[in-house]
Amino acid sequence: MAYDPNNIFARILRGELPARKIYEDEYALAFHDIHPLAPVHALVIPKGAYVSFDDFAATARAAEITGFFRAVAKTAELLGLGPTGYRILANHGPDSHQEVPHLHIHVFGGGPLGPMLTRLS
Ligand code: DGP
Repeated sequence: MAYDPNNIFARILRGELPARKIYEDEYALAFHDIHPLAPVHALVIPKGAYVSFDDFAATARAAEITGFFRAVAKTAELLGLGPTGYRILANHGPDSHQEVPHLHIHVFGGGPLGPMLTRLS
């Protein structure tokens, strides 16, 4: 899938749309999700143009991958989630229900999160 430079998160990265920023460095931007699914729900996105985790893992430079994952941990730290715990999640492709075609890691926390997924049957 080709990268769409006009996806919502690309527009947030360019400063064309607002976001409640948590953390930013040369590799990543972290901000609060507009529709939180937990008491704390942040999104961390790489600065590079990657459609999803699959794309990022296959094509990003090692420094980008390291910098991005350090930024995810830094975001959790800044939100005070380390001591009580948190969950990270990335959707890739249609079965996962990925809505925005720019890689994003969800960071959930701020209270008990329950089981990881609902049983299918
Ligand atoms: P996913 O289904 O994994 O692609 O998650 C997309 C998430 O992005 C979803 O939790 C809602 C969030 N989201 C969508 N549009 C915006 C926006 O304009 N601003 C912010 N902060 N979050 C958004």
